[in-house]
Amino acid sequence: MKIVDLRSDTVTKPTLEMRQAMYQAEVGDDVYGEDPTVQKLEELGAGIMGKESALFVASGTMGNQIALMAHTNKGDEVICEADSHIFYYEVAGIACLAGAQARPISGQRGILSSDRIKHHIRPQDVHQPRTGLICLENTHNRAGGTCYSVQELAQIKELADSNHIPVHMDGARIFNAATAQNVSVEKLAEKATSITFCLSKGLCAPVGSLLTGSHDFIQECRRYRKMLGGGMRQAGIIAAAGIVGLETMVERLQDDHLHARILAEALVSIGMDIDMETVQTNIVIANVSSFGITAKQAAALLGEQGIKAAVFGEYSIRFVTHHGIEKDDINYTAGIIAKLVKEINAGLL
Ligand code: TLP
Repeated sequence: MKIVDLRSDTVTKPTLEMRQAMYQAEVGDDVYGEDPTVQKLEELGAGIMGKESALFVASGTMGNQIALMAHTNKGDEVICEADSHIFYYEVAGIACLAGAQARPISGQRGILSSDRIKHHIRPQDVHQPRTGLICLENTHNRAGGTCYSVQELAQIKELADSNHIPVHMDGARIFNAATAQNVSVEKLAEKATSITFCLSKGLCAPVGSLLTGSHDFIQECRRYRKMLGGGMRQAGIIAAAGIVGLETMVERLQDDHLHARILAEALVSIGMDIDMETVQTNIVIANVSSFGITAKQAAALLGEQGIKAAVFGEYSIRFVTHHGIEKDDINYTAGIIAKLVKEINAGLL
């Protein structure tokens, strides 16, 4: 049976060029600062983001958590979006690792405005925690891949600066945000004090993320990475694939965006409930409640037909387009879903 795996862009496999680069990578002990390939990746990543330094970490989660630990003090409050990965999916790391308290606030399709944030910054008061950090997710995963514009980020930065609060951007899919808006990632990253981005999603590397920021900040983060057991020794083997990802896999993200739009439009035309405003990048979130089934049931029905989608809520399923998914796969998927919808409507399922 043909399988179309649309659960996540994390399922992408390293390209042939990546595998060759991994095989040939020059390596050393990175904890001694002696892995030339890791160093090359960190310099490349920092340069692309327009930051002084970068740190290669095992995952996006590790990058975010290290940033939280380095930016905040125990008992601080962290402003984040209510559906953000940092709050929703990182196993309460804010509390457990950083010893900070989350202040989740809902954004508009995942996007927080400076106005919305302003009302949640704590005043100086002996009873209240200090607002230690503002976290933004760009693109916003659970909102369906929505993007912060440069202008929205500039307003938030102005607010944050005037309150002396750093901004951390979870830019797991920052290259998607930049591609969709036709701006440089540097322009988006400029408005954040630190930014994490993933090599192992749309860029297809097998493992790894980069955390970038000022030289001093990254020095501090290096210590926290060691604390978490993230000193990875001959990590050049995996860093090599990340370099290829940054150098060769960014431009093609526009194909993923086009495929997501084609899929979303096809699904809407057969009666699926999708907020098309959110279909800005490579993510499509559909609500299946109008078919009288849950997301779990929908995913199971799709799975039986070889279409893999992620359960994203009681009635929400997520499709993510990525390298390896071609237009034919999208048309095939839409065809299968149309057939299932027909059967459901006819009371056959
Ligand atoms: N997201 C994964 C799942 O954890 C949901 C996915 O399949 O989308 N920030 C954002 C915005 C993310 O979407 C993810 C991964 C991460 C951070 C964490 O990255 P990893 O998986 O490398 O720890």
